[in-house]
Amino acid sequence: MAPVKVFGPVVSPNVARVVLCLEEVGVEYEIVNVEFATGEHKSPEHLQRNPFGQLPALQDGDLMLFESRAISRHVLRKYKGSQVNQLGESNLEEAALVDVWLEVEANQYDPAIAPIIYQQILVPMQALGGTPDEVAIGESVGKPRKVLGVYEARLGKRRYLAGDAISLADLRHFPHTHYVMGMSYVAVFDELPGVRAWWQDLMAHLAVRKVTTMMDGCSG
Ligand code: GS8
Repeated sequence: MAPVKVFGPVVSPNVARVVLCLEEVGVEYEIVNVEFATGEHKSPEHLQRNPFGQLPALQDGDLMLFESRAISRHVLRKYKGSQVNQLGESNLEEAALVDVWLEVEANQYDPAIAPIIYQQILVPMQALGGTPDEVAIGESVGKPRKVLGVYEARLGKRRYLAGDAISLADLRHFPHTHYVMGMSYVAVFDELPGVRAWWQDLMAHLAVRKVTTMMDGCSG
């Protein structure tokens, strides 16, 4: 069977989210680079994969998928054997809590953090090599603090977001958090011992360590 293909550079957080899940389940896959710098993500060829001209896309046999969060679910559902599936597999309450924190990631965490990542990491990579918009960054920095206060209340009481075992809800947070940890905004995290302990546990996870190396070693 042809290996799974991921389209996009791992430096992109949404691409890294998918690669992390592939690493987690241990499936063979190939990364096909799609160049941001030349606008290849808007090419007719890539629009066939993702009609919104965004990264990532994933090809799994005859199936072509886009939207990193949907892809991450697909990968964990189809390729079993991952420790992160443990929560929610046989317990409806745990499954519901995983779903809650998946929604929180998509609807609270991502909108609070993504604008900063976009300006700092992605804008310099765009076709013309843009300059980060400091006004946009300034408007964004208060948001993570508010959202992370809720995380601190949660993670002060349990090791992972949905319970005492790691789940997809935790993995989904990895790419953006990894980038923020390398920026000056990391000070926000320093004030939150529960969140910091959670992040250290995540960083000890094998697949997370591997994708961290891939993101840091990728020039985009
Ligand atoms: C967002 C994809 C996205 O914005 C997902 O897959 O989760 N909800 C989607 N991708 C960015 C790359 S940054 O990781 C992208 O392709 N941006 C270029 C553009 O929007 O034109």
